[in-house]
Formats: sequence, structure tokens, C-alpha cells
Amino acid sequence: MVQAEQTLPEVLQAFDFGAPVVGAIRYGHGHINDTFVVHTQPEDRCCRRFILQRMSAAAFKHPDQLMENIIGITEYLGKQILERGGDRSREAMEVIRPKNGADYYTDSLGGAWRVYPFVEGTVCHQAADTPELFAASGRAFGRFQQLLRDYPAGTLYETIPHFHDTEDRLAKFKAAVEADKLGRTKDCQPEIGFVLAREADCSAALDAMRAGKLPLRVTHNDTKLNNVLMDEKSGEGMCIIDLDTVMPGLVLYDFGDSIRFGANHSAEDETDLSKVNLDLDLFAVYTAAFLEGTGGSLTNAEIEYLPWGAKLMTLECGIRFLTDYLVGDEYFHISREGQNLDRCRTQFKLVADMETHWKELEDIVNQYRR
Ligand code: ADP
Ligand code: GN1
Ligand code: MG
Repeated sequence: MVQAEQTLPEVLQAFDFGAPVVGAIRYGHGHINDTFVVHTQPEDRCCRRFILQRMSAAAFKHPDQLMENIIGITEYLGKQILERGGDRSREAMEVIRPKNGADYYTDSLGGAWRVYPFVEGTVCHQAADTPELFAASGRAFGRFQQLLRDYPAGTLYETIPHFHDTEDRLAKFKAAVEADKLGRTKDCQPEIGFVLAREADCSAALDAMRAGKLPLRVTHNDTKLNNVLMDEKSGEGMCIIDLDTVMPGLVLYDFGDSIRFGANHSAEDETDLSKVNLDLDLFAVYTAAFLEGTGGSLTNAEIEYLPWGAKLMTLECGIRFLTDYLVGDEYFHISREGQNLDRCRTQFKLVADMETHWKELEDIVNQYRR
């Protein structure tokens, strides 16, 4: 993979930032794209910042389709927010086109780059340090779901085919185990066994969808806490970011991925598994807040399946980390050897916790059924 820094000077020239660029440095904790913050120095005010991203070529095969989705969604959200009297520049992302007028810039080595204004006065959290913070993220993701309720889903490209198709993730995992191209299966026999014992679970949501029980909606599909920017003063969810995977999906995906990442007090790659525990209070807090954000629009069946969302998104993510470990860390950025295996282990610990507390999870969500 070509280092993003290699073409950075060329890319900075390709966009009009409205003032001289004084620097661009790596930014954030995303696992997928190469993200930079660009500092500019306007004459009449202090620094203005932008987010510059090289879209991951491993994840996104069609940056043109990806950007068409994002432009459609950000413009639609912008209108919705203005109609509700909101602040468009802080509550919705906005794409800044390159000087050549295209939706994004392709550098001389084929890398695809985009620019967004930096949403100032916000904080991006890596962990739900307080229940209030987690609740605010739940309201924001629920509201996002609500705002996109009438978005023409048929116009969206599938930016990553089979993204939350857990059956497909399982099949890819089995193929990676079978190939064992780096001889790594010997290091993770318990984890492989953990997945194989849960083969039937991988079909739970898809079966319900195929049976017509769960509707497809426009979903975000990557609702980690660090994909919502919180207002630094009020602490409320201000702007939902990382729109790369907005596609038709099940509501339980958005609920579940937030629980996976936020309803515990450890890092995703924590190596001391005694620190990795599902926090039932945080689960309850998020459930209430997410449903509040959706404005009561979910069906009883969708609510009933929320615990499955938590378990499936966590199991699936663990399967994805493990598969990536087995094939040589091609997809998720790593900063140390074995990081994807460590990430997988935290996910499976959380899945096991969810299974232990399954009845409590069901009781919590059942409070919200009509
Ligand atoms: P990835 O897909 O790699 O996770 P993200 O789009 O989530 O990439 O961006 C990575 C990080 O950059 C975010 O977690 C957030 O900290 C920061 N970020 C992204 N967009 C903005 C923005 N418009 N304003 C401020 N910070 C942003
Ligand atoms: C990735 O892009 P980021 O870092 O917000 C991944 C998610 C995983 C998550 C695990 C496009 O999210 O699906 O759940 O890592 N995004 C993509 O932390 O694959
Ligand atoms: Mg992200």
C-alpha cells in the first residue's frame, strides 16, 4: 500500500482551501481511511481547519459511487436540518469539491481523496466515559435514522457489498481458516471454535428479514461512538460522521454496533480481558436514548430484535477482526502485531457476556414495546 503522505503535497494543491495551508497532519482513530487535519491561515481570522481523507482502497472499490452516496446524503440531511431550524454547518457534513469540480480528487498514484470542513467546537470520544455521553450518542444515531426515513434508498449504491451480511462474513472467515495462508490458525484455535459454535446465530437477523419480519431502512452501519461529534458545550450529539457505509440495512445494525463499541469500559484492543465486560446500565441507557431519537418509529419486531443487534454486530465484528488477522491484516489498520487478534478477543468476550445476560437484555428492550 502506498503511504498517503507520498502524494499529500499534490493533493493539497488540488483543493481550494480559501487561505494558505500551513500544515496537514494525521488525525483521529479511524481504522479504515487515512485521515488528516489541514490547518489554513486566513488573513482576517485565526486558523480554519479541514478534514482531508484518502478513502481506503481496500474497503471501497468504487470511490465514485461512494462519493455520490455521500453527496446525496449530506445534501438531504442539510435540507432536513435547515427545515428544522438547525445549524447546517455543524449538524451535517458537507463535501468540498476539488478545483477540477469532480466529487473527489484522484492522485497520480490512483488514491481517492475528499475534503470536509472540520466541525469546530465538538469533541470526538473514544469511550463512553459517562452514561450521559452514551445517551447523547444514542439520541444522535436514533435521530439520524429518523432524518433519513424518507430518503430514496434505491438511489444508494452498496459501497461494501454484504457489509452486515453475517452469513457472508462467516463464509469468508471459514475460507480464511481453510487457506491459513500465514499459518496463524494455530494461535487462535479457541477463537475459531467460538465462531463455529455460533454458526446458526449468524442467520438470526437475516432469517427474520427474509421472513418479512424486519424492514430494510437507510442505516448508517458503523455507529461507533467515535463516529459522532459531540458539542463541546452542551455534550449533545452534534454531527454524525463517517457516512461511507450509509446503505439500506436493518435498524438493529445501528443499535447493535453502538452497543458493541460503547457499552463497556475497555478499549477495542484491550489485552486484559478481565477488564472487558458488558455494562448493562449503559445498554439500558443507550436503548432508551436511541428509541427516543428514532421518535417512536420502530416496529415491535424491530425492538424485539435489538438484543440480537448487539450480539450479531459484536460477533460479526469479532469474525471480521479474526479473518483479517488470518489473511495478514489487509483491511483494518494496525499499529502492532496481533492487534486484530486482540480486537477479536474483546468482541468475543462481550458476546459471551451478552449470552450470559440475554434475559436481562430482552427485559430491558421489552419495556419499550407497545
Ligand atoms: P474512518 O472511516 O477511518 O473511521 P472517519 O471518517 O471516522 O474515518 O474519520 C476519522 C476521525 O476523524 C473521526 O473519528 C473524527 O475524530 C475525525 N473527523 C472526521 N470527520 C470530521 C469532521 N468533519 N470534523 C471534525 N473531525 C472529524
Ligand atoms: C471500522 O471506519 P471506522 O474505524 O469507524 C469499520 C467498522 C468496524 C469498526 C471496528 C467501513 O470503523 O465496520 O465495526 O472499524 N468500518 C468499515 O472498530 O469497515
Ligand atoms: Mg470512523
